[in-house]
Amino acid sequence: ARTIYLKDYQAPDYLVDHTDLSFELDPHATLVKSKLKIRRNPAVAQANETLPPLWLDGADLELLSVSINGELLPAHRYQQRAGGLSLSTDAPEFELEVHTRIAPEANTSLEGLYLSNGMYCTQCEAEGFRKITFYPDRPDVMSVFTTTIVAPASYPVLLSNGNKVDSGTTEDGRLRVTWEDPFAKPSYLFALVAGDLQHVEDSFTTCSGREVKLQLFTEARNIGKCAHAMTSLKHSMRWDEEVYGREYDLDIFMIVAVDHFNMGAMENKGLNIFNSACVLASPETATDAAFQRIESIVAHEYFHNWSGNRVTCRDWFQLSLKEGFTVFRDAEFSADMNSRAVKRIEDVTLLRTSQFAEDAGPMSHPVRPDSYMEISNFYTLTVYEKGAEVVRMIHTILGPEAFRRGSDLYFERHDGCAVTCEDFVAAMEDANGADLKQFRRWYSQAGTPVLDVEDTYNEALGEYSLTIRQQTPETPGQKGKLPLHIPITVGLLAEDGSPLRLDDAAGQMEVVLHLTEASQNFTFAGIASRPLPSLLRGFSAPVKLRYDYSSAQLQFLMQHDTDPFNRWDACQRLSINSLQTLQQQYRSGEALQQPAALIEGYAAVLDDAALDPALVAKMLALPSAQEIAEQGGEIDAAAIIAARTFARDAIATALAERFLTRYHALEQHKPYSPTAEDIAERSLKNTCLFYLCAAGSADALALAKGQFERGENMTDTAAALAALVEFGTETQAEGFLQAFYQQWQQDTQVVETWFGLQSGSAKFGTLERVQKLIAHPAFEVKNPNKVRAVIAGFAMRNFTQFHRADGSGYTFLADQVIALDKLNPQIAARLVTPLTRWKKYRAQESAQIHAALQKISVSGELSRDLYEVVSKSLE
Ligand code: HT7
Ligand code: ZN
Repeated sequence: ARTIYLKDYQAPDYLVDHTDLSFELDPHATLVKSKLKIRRNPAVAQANETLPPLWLDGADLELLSVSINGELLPAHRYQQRAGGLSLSTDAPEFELEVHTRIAPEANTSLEGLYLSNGMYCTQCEAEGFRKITFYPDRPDVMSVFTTTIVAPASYPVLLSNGNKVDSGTTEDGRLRVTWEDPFAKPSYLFALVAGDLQHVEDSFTTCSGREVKLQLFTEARNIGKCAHAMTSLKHSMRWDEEVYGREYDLDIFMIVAVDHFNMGAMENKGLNIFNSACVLASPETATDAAFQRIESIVAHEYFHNWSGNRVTCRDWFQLSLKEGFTVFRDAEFSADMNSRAVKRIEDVTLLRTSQFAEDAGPMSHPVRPDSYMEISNFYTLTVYEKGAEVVRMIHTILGPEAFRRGSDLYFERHDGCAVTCEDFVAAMEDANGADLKQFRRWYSQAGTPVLDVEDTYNEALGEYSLTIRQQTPETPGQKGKLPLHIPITVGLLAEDGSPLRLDDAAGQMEVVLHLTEASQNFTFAGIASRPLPSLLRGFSAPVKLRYDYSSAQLQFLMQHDTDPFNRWDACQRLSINSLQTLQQQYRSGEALQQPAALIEGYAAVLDDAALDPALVAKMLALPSAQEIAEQGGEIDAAAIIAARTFARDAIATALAERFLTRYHALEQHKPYSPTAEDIAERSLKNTCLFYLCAAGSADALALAKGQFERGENMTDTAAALAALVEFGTETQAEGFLQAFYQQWQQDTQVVETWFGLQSGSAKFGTLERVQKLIAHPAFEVKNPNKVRAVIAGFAMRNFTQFHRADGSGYTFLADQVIALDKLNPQIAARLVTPLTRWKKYRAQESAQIHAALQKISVSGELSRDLYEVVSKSLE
């Protein structure tokens, strides 16, 4: 497969001023007619030049005809090649008409135009539009689109971008609708939907007083699950006006829920398409986590209207320009709507668990990659989450007001343009006279920096000093890393736990240190006694920070730090230290010892009535096996599992009384509501229930059974079922699972939850069971949500069973990936991730995982998506 390099970027030879599309929908033979107003790009044209050929991307298309200015083009004027169409032209400006035929029914890749439960829908980002018609399918070609859809009367809802400008019936009785989108956009933002859909409607008055119609479309059976997404949309619209001064620009904003979707959602102009699981919710069917995910994804896609659509990317290497910025925007929105600390903890957990692993693996790449084979493989945690951290660091370095000045300038300067990450940073600098020269390295340098911190205290001078060293490990293709500009937010605690005033920062309680050198010293004056440092508050930079805290110091921070994120982080460090000690004991064959410091720390957290219950729940959650594995050194799956299970059971037994008291105190006797306070209470209550059941008493299982049978809301029901599956007998667990399925088998989203509960269970989700689930009538290999629930649930969220000693988990995954690649390459390439980290494991597992990868590699012709991941992993 060909590698594409950022350094080879060239501006387009031709521009498309207007795109007029017409679709005659048919599952096997949809006719697509495209009329393009094309002109030579003046930015690259030379005087008296010979016109270069026009290149149009195209994939899986049946070409019917090509005409220029109304005349059929003779065959010698164009050539169909792998990947597109090249045609010669004798004028710098002309109208091109191309007719093609496509088969949506046969499209299982879910890119381009496809069918989901009989509904037509599109997914064009990044390069799906070329599966619809021949086109310069690149984001720097922006065009005004008009779209006419013709379909049988059984598809009464026909949608596309922009405003509906015409509708009627054809002579043969089919429906016809025309949409016009006044905003020039790249082809990746094009969308079409056709189906027998219902909708809910609302409206929003913008800050300048314009009325916007809001519509959410879904199949009739789901119409009762739209309210939360609609509320989230209105909150997002208001927030973007208040926080960024961004007003919505069309008169209508539509969302459509689709069951078959490769990712969470897509921000097509005026017509967002959502994975049903990321938009539909009711208290009976969706968990708190789902409610919160919906709120954040609705916001994310809406925010793209400015950060992505009005200002878009010049090329796909700039993907983080829109994704990193928009993730930062949606994270701040969620923080404002809910608990800021909890949102930050969740994001940092994802980053540390999965993005750090990506950054240390064979697919490691910078936030702005410099090469790719298949762009779909670069919709990664690095581009999204680390990209958001990079934007957050700019926010921290400049401060909120200066950041807003920078974003205002960015939107104003580049409205209607396709730009680069460099343009974003330049706007931040120019609006504030700031210097982010060194900071730019965050965009080009891959790998997670490691900071080593040491401190000294000089009692005679009253000075406290921190020495901070940074180094970034080598990553594939990148040696000799340069020092980065790293903002490190720091506070100091006095012996009594009170925060110290820091002289340097005009009496502030915390300060941002700017680490720019490989090693740097920072001194605080006027410190009366040796303080305890609270470092990297709020996770002010995406780094690994090492400082040799004792258990007592960590417990002290857990109780006294004024930064709630760092209170949690201290607890994490204490847990990790205890789990590492237990792993060592396991490996050396010793009896495992009670993790006394951890139990003591957890007891204090449970006893602290003033702490937000959501924060308590986060503090009491042991780091996942995956997170423990990411701590460095060779991964020993058996030792991790043994240590974690032992710690969990020891905590459960030692603190059983406290868990029980807290469980009862948190029982809610009110109707379900997804507010931050209620979610917080449920999360702690269900954490208590989980530990109570882990301790194994019949009373605890009876509590879980009661909670399950009351079925007050899906959060409590699913939590109780998870505890029963994990800790009940096999027969009991089977009975509860069956009862649950009987009740919910008609509900797609709940069935996905049901699959996930089993495949992710350390006890129940064995390979044999997962194989049975794949044969279950509700499983659908062509539906990514089902694949994610069952296969990814097992391979990515069931460390215990996936890493079982005989290596059968790895072979199973390899076989699934091989089969899926024939249907949906994007999903296959994502699913293979757990096999890419083989070098990090102990010799035996490493060899088994490597063999599974090899099996895929020699299985036949792989898609470009899967080939890129597998070949880079085997290097
Ligand atoms: N911008 C959207 C990306 C997306 C996507 C990319 C590749 C394949 C399928 C896809 N569906 C959506 C989603 C977002 O970040 O908002
Ligand atoms: Zn996005």
